[in-house]
Amino acid sequence: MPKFEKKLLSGNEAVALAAFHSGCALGVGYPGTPSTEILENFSLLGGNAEWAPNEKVAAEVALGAAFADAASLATMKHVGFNVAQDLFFTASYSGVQGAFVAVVADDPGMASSQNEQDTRSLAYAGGLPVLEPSDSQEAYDFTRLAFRLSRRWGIPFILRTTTRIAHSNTPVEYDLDSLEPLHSAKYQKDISTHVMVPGHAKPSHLRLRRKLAEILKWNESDESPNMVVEGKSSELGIIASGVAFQHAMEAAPDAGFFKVALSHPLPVNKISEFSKRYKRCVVIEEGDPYMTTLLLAAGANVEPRDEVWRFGEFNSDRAKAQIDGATDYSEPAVKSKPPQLCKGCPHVYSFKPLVDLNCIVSGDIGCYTLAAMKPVSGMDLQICMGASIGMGLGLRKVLPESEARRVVSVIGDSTFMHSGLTGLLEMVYNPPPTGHVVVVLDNSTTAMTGQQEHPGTGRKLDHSPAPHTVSIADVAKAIGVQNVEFFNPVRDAEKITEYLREKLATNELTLIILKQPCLLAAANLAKMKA
Ligand SMILES: Cc1ncc(C[n+]2csc(CCOP(=O)(O)OP(=O)(O)O)c2C)c(N)n1
Ligand code: SF4
Repeated sequence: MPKFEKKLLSGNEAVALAAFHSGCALGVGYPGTPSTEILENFSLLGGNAEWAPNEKVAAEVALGAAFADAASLATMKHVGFNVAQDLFFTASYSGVQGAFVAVVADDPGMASSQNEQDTRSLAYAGGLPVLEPSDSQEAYDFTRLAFRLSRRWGIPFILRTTTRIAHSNTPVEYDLDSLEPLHSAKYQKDISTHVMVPGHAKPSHLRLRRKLAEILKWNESDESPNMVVEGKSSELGIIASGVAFQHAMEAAPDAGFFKVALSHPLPVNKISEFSKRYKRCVVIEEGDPYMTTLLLAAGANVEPRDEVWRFGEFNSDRAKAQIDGATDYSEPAVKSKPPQLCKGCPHVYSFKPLVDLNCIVSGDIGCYTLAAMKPVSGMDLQICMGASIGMGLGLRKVLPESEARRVVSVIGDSTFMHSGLTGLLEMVYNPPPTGHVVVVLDNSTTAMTGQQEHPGTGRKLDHSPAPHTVSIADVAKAIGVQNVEFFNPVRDAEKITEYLREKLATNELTLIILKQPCLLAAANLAKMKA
């Protein structure tokens, strides 16, 4: 008799539980809304979980574990997937001996991101299979399935979630008798699949395409987790995946549905057959017209999608509007207060000297990005994590001297660990004629995503002591930055202004660390110590 247990879980909690139940030996990631809670929950369940310095390193560590026959998990948000692409595009060639599941959380509507890209389009380009859950039950079931399929075909699997799936609580039922133990890891040397030189990569690429063809055959078969619900009439068929399926069901409950679970490789033949049974078929999907484009190319009876549906999160009103053929949909205005830095946040103090000195601030991503807005108005540029140093150097190299001397790069401590180091290397390797000034806002945490640890905090994911605390100052000195100085942004305003004024007038390379803990992290830490 199966032993079932039922819980109300968010999608992120369900993924963590499923990974734990799949015998996952190692979970590695870098924080990023809406994916962050997966590893935190995996750790609370007793799983072996780590924050890596960035998503590429996380994926590398997880891939290494999967090369040793273990089951491993990597977690990240959609833009983190970009950072890790170099690994993923070739890990699909090499394949894995064990199982490797990467959970990539998309943020349609950009609730907490700088863009709204669609992981399915990238996974398609990289030859990586994608499963798309539509609620927490499927987040659990598809994570377990992803581990099984990854081991069966020896290929990394992507679980694409979106904000509503990651953060909404829905019931999850699971069979306690189906839990898998940890596989004992072992390494078997095989350079033809593990060393991707051209001579090995060419046959590996062929092997990848064969695997994808086999997975497609499986996805076209009745074994696949795709679901068909016949409509009350043959008027309207809907093809949908992920949370868009739930919205479409609410918008048109009488329609026929093809619910796609494994969206790459897409079962175009099966969907085409389904589409022929309906007078008209609409594809409801959050993000890119990924399925729409593939289905239209295959000659399926589906309607082209208007560009308006590319933007923002779906809901049942939007799904209804798309089904009704609208092309000018705009969300009803919701009155909300724009996000602001906490009262007393050290970042507010950090920007004052930069504003007073009329600096051109090449900024980065973190809580401090809010300082670009009023009332602080202290940042001029922000594109992606780690870009502040490189962009500042670019400005310095082309602007007339009087303007170049105003340029300062500002970066948070977690972002520095993530991808600031390479910018600093560029600074010492190719310094601008006027030198440069980098300011690190060290609040001893990754505040933006909920106070996670990083290599510079001295604590690991579960907040236990780390074996080593990386010092940004020591790193900067070791690679050749001439001036490295610490200040407290709250107490040392005048000293900071004077020091900045002096260094902006020289042609030297300077790193200033403004160190003061984030108010919330300090409070949490005090609670943990109590
Ligand atoms: C590639 C990528 N990964 C993750 C994120 C999510 N994210 C945005 S800023 C940030 C780190 C913020 O920490 P820090 O630089 O220390 O600044 P703080 O928020 O503490 O002020 C993270 C994880 C992102 N935007 N891009
Ligand atoms: S969470 Fe911390 S870093 Fe972010 S605004 Fe609040 S005090 Fe500042």
